Amino acid sequence: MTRTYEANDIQVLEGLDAVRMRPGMYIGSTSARGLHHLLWEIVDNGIDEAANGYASTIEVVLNKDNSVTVKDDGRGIPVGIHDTMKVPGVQLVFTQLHAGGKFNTNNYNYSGGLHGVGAAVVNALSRWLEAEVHVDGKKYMQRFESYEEKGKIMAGKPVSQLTCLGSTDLQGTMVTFLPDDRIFESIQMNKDVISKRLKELAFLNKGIKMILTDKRTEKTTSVSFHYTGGLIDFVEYLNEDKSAIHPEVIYLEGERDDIRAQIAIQYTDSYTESIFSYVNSIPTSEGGTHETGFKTAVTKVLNDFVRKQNLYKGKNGGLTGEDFREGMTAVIAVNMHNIQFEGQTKTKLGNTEARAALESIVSEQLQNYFENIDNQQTLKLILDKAVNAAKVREAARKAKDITRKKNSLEGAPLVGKLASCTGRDPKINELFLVEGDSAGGSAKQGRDRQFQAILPLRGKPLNAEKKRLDQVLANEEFRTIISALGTGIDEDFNISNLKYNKVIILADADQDGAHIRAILLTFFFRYMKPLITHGHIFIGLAPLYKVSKGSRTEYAYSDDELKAIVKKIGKGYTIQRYKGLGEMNPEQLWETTMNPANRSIIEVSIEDAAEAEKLVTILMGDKIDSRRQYITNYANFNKKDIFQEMGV
Ligand code: TTJ
Repeated sequence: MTRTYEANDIQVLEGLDAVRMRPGMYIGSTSARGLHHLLWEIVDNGIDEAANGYASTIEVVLNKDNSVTVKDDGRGIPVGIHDTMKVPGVQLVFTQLHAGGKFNTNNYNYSGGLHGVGAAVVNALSRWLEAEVHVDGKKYMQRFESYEEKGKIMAGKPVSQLTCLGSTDLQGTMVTFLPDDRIFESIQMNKDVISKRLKELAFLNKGIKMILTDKRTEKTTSVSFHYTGGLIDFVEYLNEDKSAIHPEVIYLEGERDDIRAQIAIQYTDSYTESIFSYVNSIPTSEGGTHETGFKTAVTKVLNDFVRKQNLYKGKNGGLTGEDFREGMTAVIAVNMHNIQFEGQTKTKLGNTEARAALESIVSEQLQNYFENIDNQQTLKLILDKAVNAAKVREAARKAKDITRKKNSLEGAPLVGKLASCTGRDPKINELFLVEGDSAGGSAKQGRDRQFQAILPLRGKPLNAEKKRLDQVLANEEFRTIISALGTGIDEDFNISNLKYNKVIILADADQDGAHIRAILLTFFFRYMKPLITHGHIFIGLAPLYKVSKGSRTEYAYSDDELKAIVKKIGKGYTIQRYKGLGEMNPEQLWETTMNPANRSIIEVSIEDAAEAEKLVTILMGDKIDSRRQYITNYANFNKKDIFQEMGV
């Protein structure tokens, strides 16, 4: 039976006022992340409508005044009068906290997490909000504003009743809101962040067209995302710069105990595993029960085939899960009720029932897939790759034993190049990984040796993404880093042995430097991930220019900063451009880049590191075209431009 959705279905739970008092409780924070959360709150409503088959297009418009419009072509928010509240559904949706059919699970399929706190929260944190609903040939509008009363700021109150503005041929909901600049650190939304998320939502919600229009710049720009293949398209996109070992993406889906799962898998010739998982369209970067269930099933199904075909005669039992995930790119999307998040960043699914559901769905579907006569070639390629991975793992184990013995027997033979610090407190000690011997030399002389250790890196460390563990361990640069940090790597990693609180990467601001940074980040991402999630990895920023006038010296870390400094100090200055860290003397390097009082360092987030991995794939991968493309797009071969522009 199809139930119709009416104004009465909207449950009224509590008033609005609390939201402005404690925005963090509703949207996490008032930083850029919280600001964007407002948008996702509204977009989620459109997605729900589309996921239920009533809308096909969702458009986000960034307006010149920093207001944002979200529009769908769904059924429209109810305009009827609510029985007990005696006001239209629209007004309830934007003024009553937790009002909205989402919490009445008869109409909406899924909701979860911070997502789904409701459109009223968005209204409460906006200067104003306008809702326009086109339904049954009529167009309705209602506007809400925040206002001051006796010096107190009141949250979005209706300034008009829901009004019919005439007839329309259209259908759907359009919401425009201006985030409140008294609440948020900034109210400028980031186009790249939005574009990336809309693209992800378009992959996760097959067939929904997502449009992003930016009217804030002189020229209006627009991008749209529309994937009829859903997760299959997603995996193809992720593997764009890699080489797949089988042509077709494996697609599985099923439902158990009210938990729906969709999975897409494709193996490439790389040695790493890239699994992206979601629950109700929310990324679960820390994985969780759904990923565990998936992995268990893959290991079990593939090991059965290995056993049946008698493919592996290794000594220490069968193949491990990791053997079967080498080179695997997979996306897992789960939809379920009452989701619970755990973990450091609350991005790990905790519901135990998801594990059983995924294990059951994936076991059954994957088994079917590989029993199909058409898929035997794919099965063979995957099993061969896994068997090979197991053999290499054995070799790596031996290599590791050797490394470990070396470390324990000879103390620190691998850290010969390391200039360690004299202080013994890991809570304050810092390790600088410095590109090149000459910058390394300056850093050693310029540092505060009490708490700063220097490790110069000669040449490029090898690409951690392309190499297997045994090859990474064979590389001297990486071995030195590993011994210096003291934590061990991979499954032996133990953060309590970390000898430095901050690990700061200092590389030149050129293409090579970017490459070294990306390689190091990929290495940490792959083999020492907790260093990143616990906030121990940093990028050090060195100045690009030195501006001198008489005895006065200032440093610029960007072209914009250079312009500002030059403007400030007036005529008669000289500019020195640093082509690399090596051009700075020890005092300058200390003053600008290492002294905690003056320096700028950026903490690396797990997203940065994941991005770095993609960059490494592009720069080092086999697909020459995309490498050329990247270098053409980003390499700045003509540094003269900035000087020309300034007339220097
Ligand atoms: C309302 O009752 C009729 C069936 O559809 C129900 C509904 O709520 N539809 C709906 C809400 N479509 N789109 C929305 C919506 C879209 C945006 C952009 C923002 C909000 C708050 C709701």
